[in-house]
Amino acid sequence: MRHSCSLAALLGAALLAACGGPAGPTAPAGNPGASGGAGVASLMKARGLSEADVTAALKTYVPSGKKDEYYTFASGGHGGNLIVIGVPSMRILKYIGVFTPEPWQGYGYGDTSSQEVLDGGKRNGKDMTWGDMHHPAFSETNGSYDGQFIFANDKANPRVAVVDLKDFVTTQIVASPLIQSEHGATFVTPNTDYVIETSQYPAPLGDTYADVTEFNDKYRGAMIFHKFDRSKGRIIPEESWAIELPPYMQDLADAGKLVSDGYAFCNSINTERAWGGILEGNPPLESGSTKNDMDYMHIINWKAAEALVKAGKTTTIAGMKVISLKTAVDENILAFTPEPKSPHGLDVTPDGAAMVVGGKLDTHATVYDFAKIKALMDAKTYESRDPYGIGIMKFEDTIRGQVEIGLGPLHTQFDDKGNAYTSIFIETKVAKWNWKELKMIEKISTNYNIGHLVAAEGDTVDPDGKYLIAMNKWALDRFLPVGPLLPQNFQLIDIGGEGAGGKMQLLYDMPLPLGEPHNAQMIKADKIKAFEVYSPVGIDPITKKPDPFTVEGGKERIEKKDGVTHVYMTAIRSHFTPDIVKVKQGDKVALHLTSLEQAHDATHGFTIDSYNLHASLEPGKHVNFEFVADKPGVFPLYCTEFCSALHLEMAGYFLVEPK
Ligand code: CUK
Ligand code: CUA
Repeated sequence: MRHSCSLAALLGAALLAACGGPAGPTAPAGNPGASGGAGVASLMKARGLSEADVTAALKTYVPSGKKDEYYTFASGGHGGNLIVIGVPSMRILKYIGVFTPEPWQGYGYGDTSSQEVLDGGKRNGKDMTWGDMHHPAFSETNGSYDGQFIFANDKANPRVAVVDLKDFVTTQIVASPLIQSEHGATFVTPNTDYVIETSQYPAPLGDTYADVTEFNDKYRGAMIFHKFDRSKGRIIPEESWAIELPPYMQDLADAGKLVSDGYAFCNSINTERAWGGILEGNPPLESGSTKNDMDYMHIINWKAAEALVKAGKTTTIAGMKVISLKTAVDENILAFTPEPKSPHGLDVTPDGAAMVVGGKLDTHATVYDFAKIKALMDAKTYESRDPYGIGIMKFEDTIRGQVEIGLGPLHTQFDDKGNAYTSIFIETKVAKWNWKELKMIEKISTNYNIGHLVAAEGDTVDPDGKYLIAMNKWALDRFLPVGPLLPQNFQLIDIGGEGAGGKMQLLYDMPLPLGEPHNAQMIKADKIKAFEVYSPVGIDPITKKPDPFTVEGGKERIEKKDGVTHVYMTAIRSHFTPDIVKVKQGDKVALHLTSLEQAHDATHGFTIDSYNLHASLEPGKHVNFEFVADKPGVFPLYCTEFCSALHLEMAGYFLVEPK
């Protein structure tokens, strides 16, 4: 108990200091330090806590009424949503419906605006009601997070989404039929001119058919550059374009910055071009794709590619301008350098001068030198060419060096002191190493099987250090048992150097129970300037403008026009006006609903029972429902948020008279 006593003494001293010390003129009677300390010591004893536990608790505890220093936006994995978490408390602040309907927010439950956003994510005309979200990415200005937007990707049903951080609402989903799966997404260029989305599993471009035996000739990858217009807050599909890539499995990507601005990088696997076929007598993909010692980092000069697009040197496939592989080779905008066994993760250093690549079956982080790569590419100094004519540089000529950091390095983040933090999957650790001196520093264990990791602003030109979250695929013995499907485990780690001996310290375990959340981004809280209410009343959250059907207080009415019953309705504590709506079976109904509230957090909800309609009505928000009153009967309508003392009375009837 010596440790806990010394900590108790320390806490006591802190309490004393806070009170002005025992000798101070305002020192209360008795010794507050001693009593505070003794209380902590007995609490520690009763709960079996070590000194490290208590320091961890003190570092993460955010008292009621105080706010976190950072936001983390984590991918919701198979949930297709984003999870907003406060750091260091690890309190969940919000789920944002992105690729999938979200009932609480009424996202995709009948209102026409959110349905239009979700409809943008249809594939082949089909609703995609799940997602495989991997990599959220904040918008950037000059390579720093600007707190305006966050983008996210769906690997399974290739799509990218735009979420506006003024109100944490998804405003656009874009699904390009050019590719049939993706992974290297979303990554933004340093001023968010483009949102990058790269295919993973090769397929014929543009949603066409070719037998898998024609893999080498007909199957292709692509890197899409979705043009983002910041003032509109939208991706502009007509100004987006792509580069055709060979049928390797393109993997994680990153955009260059500062000295490497204008370039994009992407690692790849399966340059063997295996396509499985176990019943056909082929080796399974996992062994067919890992025969070679090296795969290829793709280096793309996107500024030169953009000039080619502007010069019209593209073909159009599935509505997208595409630079063909041949043009990419002829114009020298695409080159390769080898990457060690089963590469994964590609992260550009904060100065933009180097790229770090892990290797799932390797023990090194490989640090590539951008200046060397650029010089070789400019001079077309290639050691060989791949079967598609793409120049391959000599590995040794492109690297700064390799650092032995452990078995199975994946992803890398950076701090403000020249350190890199790499997730080591097989060893299930985080390795801290210096990326300038190529020196290993220390490792910390994670529980268990770490995938991505995120540090505060850790992939920008000016990382903050301080905190890191390890995103672990397994949880095993960490939490109460919940059957065979366990949550995944986010572990908060102090990388601020204030732990014992400046070492990393594990602070907190947070279960993530709704999908495999791959990656996350962590941003300084004060960079996000979110609305408190929608103002003036009648705002459509998707356009952020007053809805044309906004209903003014006092002008509520029911009107029949062109065969549609328009209901102009308002909500304010604690009634809907009108509260009785009568229609005939088969009538088309357009219900326009404005919240007249302007008080912070005065949220209502709206439903018509058994019609599967739901909206969340934040203060000032407007929604439109369009539906057919196909089922006759008497349907209560009511407010679904406990908004006031008379919330239960905030109700009415939707009467559908039978034919
Ligand atoms: S991948 Cu998940 S652990 Cu999709 Cu970013 Cu590496
Ligand atoms: Cu409005 Cu409950």
